This record gives sequence, structure tokens and C-alpha cells, in this order.
Amino acid sequence: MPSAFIVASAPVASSGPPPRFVSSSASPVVAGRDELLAGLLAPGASIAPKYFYDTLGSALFEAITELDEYYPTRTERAILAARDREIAAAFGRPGCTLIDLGAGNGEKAARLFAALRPREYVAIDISVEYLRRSLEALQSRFPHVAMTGVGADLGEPIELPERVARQGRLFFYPGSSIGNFVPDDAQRFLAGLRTHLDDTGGLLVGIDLAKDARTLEAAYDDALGVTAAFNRNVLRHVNRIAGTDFVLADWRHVARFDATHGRVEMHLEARRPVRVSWPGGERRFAAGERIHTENSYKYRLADFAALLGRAGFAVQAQWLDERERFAMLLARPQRA
Ligand code: AVI
Repeated sequence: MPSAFIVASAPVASSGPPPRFVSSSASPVVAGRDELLAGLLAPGASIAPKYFYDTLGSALFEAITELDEYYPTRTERAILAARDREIAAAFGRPGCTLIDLGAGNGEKAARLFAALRPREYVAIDISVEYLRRSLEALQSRFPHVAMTGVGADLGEPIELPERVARQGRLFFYPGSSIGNFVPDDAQRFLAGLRTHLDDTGGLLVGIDLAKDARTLEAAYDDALGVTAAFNRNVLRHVNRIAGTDFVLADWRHVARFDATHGRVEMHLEARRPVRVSWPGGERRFAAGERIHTENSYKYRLADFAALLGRAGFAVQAQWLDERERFAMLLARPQRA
């Protein structure tokens, strides 16, 4: 179910009320038990990366973004801070509807508010409770922006509430999260966004660029062990959803750059022979056997522009940091 809950609030005249909760239900990933067990039983076991983001996982991800080794967030933040006016001018529609995909705490989007001057902010995230809290805090800081929260799994087709204006929509997909899709799925996802846009719309997307393996592996295996905790925390979440009995200490965090695919892969590796059981089933893992938990693709600009083209977008403008580690691209719908 793409939209598990909607939080909405109308713009208000003063710094007052918290968002009005129109409706609520459980996390969109609660329905994921069958998917998870199928992934665990497959010959090459896997857990989809969306399961990282329970409340603790979202907080751990936020901690990752503060790490010395994890350059994408601060690099992107610096690009947005330096270029926000240029981005707003290039998009050219004050009073737009800013639609934040994987909004998290909404901070990145909020930094664009001054330049973009959105009339409405739609925040979409899989981590429902985290989003709810984030939106309450944001609404009190920006009482004049109408805010809507949508709890959704971005792996499913996006549904926007009907009242969201069609003109002047700007999808904001920062953080290189597009890199967590394999390229065919990324293309499908972008083509799906395209269907929500008319000629006045756009997409502002952050891309982590291809670079040396050492930098990449350090970014995904930091000295403090925060990324390792983030990776292992997925097992706690799976235990809750699927009734499995993973013991976290049995699993080692592994992050490797795969040059053939141009991606960093994260895995959990069994430290010893492990038996994992759940109501109605079990799987045995040999020592050294792995569960694949994430891909993070690193793109060359030309390759990503080509992918956007296949999804019905054309790059209008791009902004890179000095070391060309990261890029923000503004893409516009191409006429069919
Ligand atoms: C959310 N996503 C873009 C992050 C990434 O870099 O692929 C998730 C992450 N995984 C480990 N560190 C950060």
C-alpha cells in the first residue's frame, strides 16, 4: 500500500499549532513479512535496504551523515547552500510545491525554503513515526508553508494526495538515494515521477559520483562503527517484523566497492555457523555466508543523464562541488 498515512496541516498565520493528523496507521513495511522471508530463503540471501529505517535506523543514518568518512551529505549540503538561489532561479517558480522523497528530518528541504519559497511542502518517507515528529517540528518553524506527510515505500508507485496542486511540482530527491536502486529500477522510479509532472514541473536530484575505492569503502565502513551498527540494526527490525531470532553478535558488517557494477555493496556476514528460525521456518548459514543488505551506485554524470533521458527527463542544469565528488541535477520533463 503506497500511502500508509497522511499528516496534513494548512498554512497558519502565526507560529502556532502543530500539524493536524488527518489519519494514521501502521508502518508501510509491516506488510513486508513475506517479502523478507523470501529474501532470507533465497540462495543468495538478501534484505531490502528499506528495512534499515525503523526509528533507531533513521537515527543511526542521521549519525552516519555526521561522520568524517561519509562525505556525501556534507558535500551535498555545501552545494545546496552555495547554489540555492541559482537552483531556484533555474526552476523559476516561486510558490512551487516541493515534494521531498525520503524526507527524513526534512532539514535538507528546509534549507531550500528561503530560496525556493514553496507554497506547499509534501514530505514522503517510509519511517512513519520519524516523519511525523519531523513534520511537527518543521511546521512550527515554517507556519506559512502548507505541509503534508505521506508514509510510503518509495519502491512502490507514488501516490500524491489529490489536493496537491499539479502545476509547479518540484520533486526533491537528495542524498544520492537514487543510488540505492539498481539502474533499471532507478529508471522505472524516475519514469514514475515523470507521470506526476506537467511542463511546469521538475526534479532536483543528488548523485554520488564515481570515485576511488578507498574513499568509498571508508564512507561505508567508518572507524566509529556507526555504519556497522546501522547495518546490524536491520536484523532487530527484521526480528520484529518477521518473528526471526537473529542474534546481532553473530553478524559482521562488510562494505566493499564492486568496480564491475560501479557500486558499494553492504553485507552481513555470519561469524560462525548460524541457525535463524521464525514461526514456520528456518535457515542455516555457514560461517562466512552473507546477507546482502544494500547497493549504493556511484554514477558518471553522462551515464546518469542518459538514465534520466530514458525515464523522460532532460538535464537542465547541474552543480558539482570543487572536488567533483557529488552533483545536484535539475531535470525537466521531456515532451513525449
Ligand atoms: C540513503 N543512502 C543514500 C545511503 C547511501 O549512501 O547509500 C545509505 C547508507 N548506507 C550506508 N551508509 C549510508
